[in-house]
Amino acid sequence: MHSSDIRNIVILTGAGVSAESGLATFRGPDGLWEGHRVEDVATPEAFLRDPALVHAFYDARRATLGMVEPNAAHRALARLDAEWAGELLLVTQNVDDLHERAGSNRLLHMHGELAKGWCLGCDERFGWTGAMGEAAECPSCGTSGTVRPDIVWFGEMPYEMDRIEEALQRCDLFVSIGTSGAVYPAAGFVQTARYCGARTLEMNLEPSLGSYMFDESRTGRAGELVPQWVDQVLRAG
Ligand code: BJW
Repeated sequence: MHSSDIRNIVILTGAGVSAESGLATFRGPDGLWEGHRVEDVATPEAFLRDPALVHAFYDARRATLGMVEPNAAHRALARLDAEWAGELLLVTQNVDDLHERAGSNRLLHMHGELAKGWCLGCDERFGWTGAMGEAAECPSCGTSGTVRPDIVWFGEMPYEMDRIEEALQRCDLFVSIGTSGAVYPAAGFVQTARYCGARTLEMNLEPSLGSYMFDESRTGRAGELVPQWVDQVLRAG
């Protein structure tokens, strides 16, 4: 397929797209948080067992949001969103807010957002800044101790799967950026897109677990590769 034949694009991003902003990835050398693997703190079971520990993990990460800025990869994707006339959906696994701060609009957070809370008492979701902790009071129903981070943990259903599936089935180009391909269902998106006839491109610091499934793999830093790719797509489009 020539670049000029592309109309509908789906982009999947992972922790690698935010690495150059200073946010740790999950499975890299700096991927442990105070000795805990993400699999040990990002589960409903961990939250039931030790809510203070899980709140501390997310409170610490929420606090870093104010200290980091979008990088060249986030900005290039926002430019593509603004200038691309066809359909475009940016699906991020990241719970940071760097894509929206860079200006992306056609964006969804499939694993939730650090800047949101969810009350298990009244089932409302709401914006949240600062620490949450165990005693947090729900702004909707006023109950204390029922608020959790609005994050999709292992074993929970990611958000907006129907919308993502539909976009994957309609896309001509699927692009995966800065994700290890270790976590499903996101790691399987490339197969859905391929099956439905899309061209597939991966950009990552190193080959990912799923590299062999992509038509093309570009290795390097997202902050360099993504702006180059966006220039290429907009020139051809
Ligand atoms: C750079 C770079 C630079 C660095 N430039 N690149 C057995 C088999 C298959 C599946 C399962 C299984 N057992 C259980 C499952 C399902 C499970 C799963 O996948 N588990 C795996 C561990 C096997 N998945 C789930 O439970 C999901 N739910 C689910 O499946 O529901 C049922 C369902 C059924 C049918 C349809 C749909 C659903 C939920 C998954 C929730 C994931 N949650 C987390 C934590 C919460 C968010 C948070 O705290 O932030 O989400 S886990 C963590 O991993 C986080 C991330 O979003 C996710 C992916 O990580 P990511 O982004 O790929 O980061 P890394 O660190 O792994 O990789 C970074 C990459 O960047 C690396 O490759 C670097 O090289 C690269 N990089 N610097 C470019 N500068």
